[in-house]
Amino acid sequence: MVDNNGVAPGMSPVIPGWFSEFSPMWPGEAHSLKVDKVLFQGKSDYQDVLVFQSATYGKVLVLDGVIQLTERDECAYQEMITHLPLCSIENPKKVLVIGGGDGGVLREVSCHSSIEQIDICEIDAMVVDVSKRFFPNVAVGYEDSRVNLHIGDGVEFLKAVPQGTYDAVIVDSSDPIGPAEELFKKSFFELVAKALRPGGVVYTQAESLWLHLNIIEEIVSNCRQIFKGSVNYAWTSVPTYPSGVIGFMLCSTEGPVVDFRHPVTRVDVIGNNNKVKGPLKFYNAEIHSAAFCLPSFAERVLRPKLT
Ligand code: SPD
Repeated sequence: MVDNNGVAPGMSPVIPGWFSEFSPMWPGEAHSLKVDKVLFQGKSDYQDVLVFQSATYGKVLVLDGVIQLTERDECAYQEMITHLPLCSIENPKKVLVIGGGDGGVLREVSCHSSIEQIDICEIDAMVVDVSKRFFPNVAVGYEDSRVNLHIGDGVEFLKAVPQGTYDAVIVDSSDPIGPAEELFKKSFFELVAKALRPGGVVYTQAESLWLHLNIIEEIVSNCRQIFKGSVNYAWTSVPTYPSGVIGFMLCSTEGPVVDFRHPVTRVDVIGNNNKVKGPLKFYNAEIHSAAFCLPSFAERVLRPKLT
């Protein structure tokens, strides 16, 4: 946690009444939101948890001083991290979510009618509780009867998973400083690969092209060694994440070929008929393919390593 000069955790020491997001992961910048009201402040066994009502982005969930979601733009992240992988394979049945305790990814997974089992392993029960209390439209994902919630460590959970169990694993983590650090390591990806069926897919939060190209390069290199199917990178716009964008690492195991760029399922149609949520707000088949286009500076570094 950043030393906040005696100001309440997460509140800006620079602009009174504002939240500012300081982190060594984005040195020299701190995106700020005007705070109308602090709704919750707590300390779990793992991290500081803050919820505030912002002036322009609705309610905001913050872990260890870093924005995890806002009511206004959470749709972009949750829809893209879920539908990019699930629309890339036909009839996914078993899905594992690591992290994602707010329930937003569950809400999106539930849009896929082929799914029979949705397991989620979240380390921090306080994140689940706070989301159910303050973000009912996000935590609604827990109301799906196919969801099985496990509170615990994602690495330990994966060690116990029988080989080839899942069609898809979605890793909705915070940044690699704090409780999520293990979820960016090569040893973690090895466990994920073992848990996937042949031609199964993993999709993991993989930071910002503007800020973390070196971290992304390392993740790509690790994944190339482990995943013998496809290895690709996509990104999307999320205004309240550092630099306004966030990316995702997509990999498939050896087996039926997965072409991540071209969706084989149209969830935007399924989503319209789903009782958990209304029509999708962000994802569509066109934005799916566009998400794989890289700016030239990143194309030069990453493309030779992608498959
Ligand atoms: N820099 C913040 C990245 C946060 C990614 N996880 C968000 C969780 C939303 N379900």
